[in-house]
Amino acid sequence: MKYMSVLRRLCKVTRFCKRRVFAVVLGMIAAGIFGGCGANGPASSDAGPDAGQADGDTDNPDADSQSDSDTNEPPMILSFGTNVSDITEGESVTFTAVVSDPDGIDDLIGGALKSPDGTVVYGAFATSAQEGAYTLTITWNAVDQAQSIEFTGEDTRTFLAEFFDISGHTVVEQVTIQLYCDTGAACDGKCVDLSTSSNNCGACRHACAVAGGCSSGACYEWSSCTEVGDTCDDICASEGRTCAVVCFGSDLTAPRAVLHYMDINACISDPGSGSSLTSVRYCDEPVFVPAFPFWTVEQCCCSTP
Ligand SMILES: [Ca+2]
Repeated sequence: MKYMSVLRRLCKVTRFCKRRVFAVVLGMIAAGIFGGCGANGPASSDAGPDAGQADGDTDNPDADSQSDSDTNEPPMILSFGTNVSDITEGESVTFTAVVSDPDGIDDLIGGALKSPDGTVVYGAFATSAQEGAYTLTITWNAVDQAQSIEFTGEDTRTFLAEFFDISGHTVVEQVTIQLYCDTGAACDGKCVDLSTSSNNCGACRHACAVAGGCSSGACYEWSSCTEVGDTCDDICASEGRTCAVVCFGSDLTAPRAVLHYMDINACISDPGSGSSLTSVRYCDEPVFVPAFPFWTVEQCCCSTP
């Protein structure tokens, strides 16, 4: 305030003072008093971490990316074979391989037995006591599980052995064995006789009626209920079929061509259940002369249409 009164007095004395000049001068004085206050404030600190600098990691590119120019060579199968040339249901086959590797036997990892297209892997070879010798045994059932065994006559199955070394090199060798059945055919891995199998009559899974049978690859069933008197040849022929003695009734001790019933109702209500105990009657036997006059109806064993 002291400056203010001095200025006013000065203005009166000089009469030179104008309000604006007064304000400007006042401002200049104020700046002179307080202006220096900010000048001595703390300097801006740049003490933060220097994120802009590179981390100095000037490592060279990974030397492991060198191309695999090693001279490691694939293994070699010196021999590969089986203990048998053919197997049937219930049997097994052992595969034996002798394998080496130019880079030393320790470079060899092992091998597996596969189907030629590689889609089926039967198992891994096990090393035997002898270095470089590998064996694997698989059963008929294992072969069937991998790929269903089903054939008429004989079939073959080719197996591929593949061995590996540490570097991933492989070597393969194939061997083929025969699959056979004494019955002449296999259905779903089971040996069957297609000429007599009720469940595989003439072809796999072609099943005959329970009360019928299979003969020469054809199914037979009981004829319709017929009054006794004709031969079964005639009865079957009347149905457009042929007679056979391959059907089985309640009596399984012998194949019969015919079953007998007391009356038509007994036959119709329970076909295939009649008696065949009194005689073994074949297709071309003459007109039936009943030992028991009660039997008035019969069924013959005829081929299915
Ligand atoms: Ca090798």
